[in-house]
Amino acid sequence: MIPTITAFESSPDRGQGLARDMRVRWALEETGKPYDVRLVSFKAMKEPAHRALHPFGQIPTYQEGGLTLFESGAIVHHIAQCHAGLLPDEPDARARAIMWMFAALNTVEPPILDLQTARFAEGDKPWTAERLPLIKDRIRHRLGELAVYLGDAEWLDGAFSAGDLMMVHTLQRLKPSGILCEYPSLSAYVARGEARPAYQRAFAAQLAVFTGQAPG
Ligand code: GTB
Repeated sequence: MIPTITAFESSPDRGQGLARDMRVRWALEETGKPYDVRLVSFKAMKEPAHRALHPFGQIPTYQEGGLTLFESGAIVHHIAQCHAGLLPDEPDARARAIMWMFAALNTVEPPILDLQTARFAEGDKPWTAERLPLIKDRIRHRLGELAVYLGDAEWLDGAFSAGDLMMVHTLQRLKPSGILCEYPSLSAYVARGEARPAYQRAFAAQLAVFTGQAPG
């Protein structure tokens, strides 16, 4: 059964791959699983038909047979559990790879999201100028810790895993801010993720939605 995922009909990042369907596309490409994409407008996302799939009216969703999932982390975890290529077989290593998925989503991503919110949703508020440096410091604190942990390793825990996939995509969101460049080892880590053929295929597919041209 070929799963169907949802993505933005009109990509607000103009095809930079920052929206969270990219994580799901990348996971499916890493596991070699074909998939269909249904594009959803901002209006349709808030309508009952889409909310039946996603109670918060967002993308991505994942449908396969009788299963419907939302939350990119849950979707990537499901794909990784069902197909080889994203989680090690050895139980302890598998648990650690899943731990890194949670670390990306629960520990590294929140201050990064705070930065987006402060800039784009609260940019006109009087407190934003004072708040931004605090948020950036929190991000730098986390990135510093992550860089120390990563050291000169290629990936977070041995071979590339779903933990790296989630972490790389989370860190990518920082690129426009310039903060990622302050951590050369993390920039190189993100570049290694982006160099993976599965990432390249996923990126081309989501870019094609924006350009209107089939991936080359
Ligand atoms: N926790 C959920 C998950 O991980 O799946 C969060 C899902 C989510 O935030 N979805 C966003 C969405 O549907 C798209 S990814 N937003 C529409 C809405 O809430 O009405 C977030 C996103 C959006 C845009 C960019 N961008 O343009 O750079 C990057 C990321």
